[in-house]
Amino acid sequence: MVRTMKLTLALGMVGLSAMLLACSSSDSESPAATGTTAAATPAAAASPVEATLTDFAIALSKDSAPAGLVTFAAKNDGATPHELVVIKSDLAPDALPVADGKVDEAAMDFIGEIEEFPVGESQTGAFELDAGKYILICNVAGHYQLGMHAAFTVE
Ligand SMILES: [Cu+2]
Repeated sequence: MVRTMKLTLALGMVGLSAMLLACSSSDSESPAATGTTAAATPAAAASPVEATLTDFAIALSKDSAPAGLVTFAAKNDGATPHELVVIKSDLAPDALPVADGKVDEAAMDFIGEIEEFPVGESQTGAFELDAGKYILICNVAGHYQLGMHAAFTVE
């Protein structure tokens, strides 16, 4: 009885060793390709761009950032719910196509958004941005035409 258990244990350990060997050998077959990610680290550590939303304007704490992960900290200082939509465009901030009171996001290079949020609250959104020209808007119906847009450049 005891002998059988020892044998089982020994076989079990051999099996475990074989599995460990198999694991470590397969690991060495997939070299970590991380050579190009180092440049993203400084951008990720950059302080957020503060976007103050009011009725009806968007004020940014800075109007540019280095390419990479850009964080927007939006605060609703207005009297109605607002949102912050990130669009990549070379157009003037007030020249986007509008249909039914809203900018036609489907026709634009839509990057992402902080969805509509209540008065007095803050929301943060981080977006991976390539170099280029961007426009930040609030696309609650009517708000864009009333002036809720701001130009933003990624270098
Ligand atoms: Cu708005």
